[in-house]
Amino acid sequence: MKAYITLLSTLSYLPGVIVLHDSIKRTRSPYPFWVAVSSIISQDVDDMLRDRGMNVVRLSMPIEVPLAFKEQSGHWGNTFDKIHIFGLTEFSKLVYLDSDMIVIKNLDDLFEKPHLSAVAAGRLEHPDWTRLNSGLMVIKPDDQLPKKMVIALHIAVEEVRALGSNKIGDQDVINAYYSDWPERKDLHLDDGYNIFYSDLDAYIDQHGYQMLCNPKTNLKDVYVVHFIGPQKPWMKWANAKHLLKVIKNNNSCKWERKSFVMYLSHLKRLSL
Ligand SMILES: [Mn+2]
Repeated sequence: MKAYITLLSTLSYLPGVIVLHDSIKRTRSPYPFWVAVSSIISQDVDDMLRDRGMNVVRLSMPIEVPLAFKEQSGHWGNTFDKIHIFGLTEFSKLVYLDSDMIVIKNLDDLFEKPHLSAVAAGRLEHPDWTRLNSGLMVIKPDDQLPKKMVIALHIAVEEVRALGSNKIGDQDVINAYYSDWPERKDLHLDDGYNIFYSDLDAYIDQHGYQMLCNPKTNLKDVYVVHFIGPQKPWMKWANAKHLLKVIKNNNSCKWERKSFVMYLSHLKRLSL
């Protein structure tokens, strides 16, 4: 079975899961939408997800992370369960999306792409950002993969420590395991599949991208907007904080603001 999948590892991201599911449904995709739920989340959440038309797969026990890292990893500290998704062999192919993403345009073509197709997100603005962003990935599950990737966790920990940091996330583990990814051009998806909302203005004004509301054939499409950072649009005061940021930037982030407002209108329509 081929399916879209996201991860719910902390209850505070539930509104994001609901908006993501709704946004994919609106692209009229025939593929089902699954939520991989971390073992720490209570069972009654499953019924709520099913009532909203989502399918649920429960993940096994969380992956052990060195305590010193876990305590200091902030909003990245809960994301190691993503590694389990690589082992879900009940699926033949998965298109994984983070629950802080919104889909603008149909992504079904991604099911034809090879394992670990992804975007070096932000690359057009930061040419030295060559690593895979784990927010959107094409995955061909293999039951041996999580075990092998856990070994890479230790490599990732060493790499992060060498850089003098204590912040480690699933993305470091995936990049440590697939260390040749930056050279694997065949796995690099178009940048439109994972655009940080904070990069939208640069991508649209300088790098030839467009949002669907303004279709022009010579421009590339924004498929997925990624709301990175600790402040998510569904969180308390998010709108006020975002407005402040826009004012500080002298209104130079028109598309960023538009995407944020669009997200808020989805939350409202879905009564979240
Ligand atoms: Mn994310």
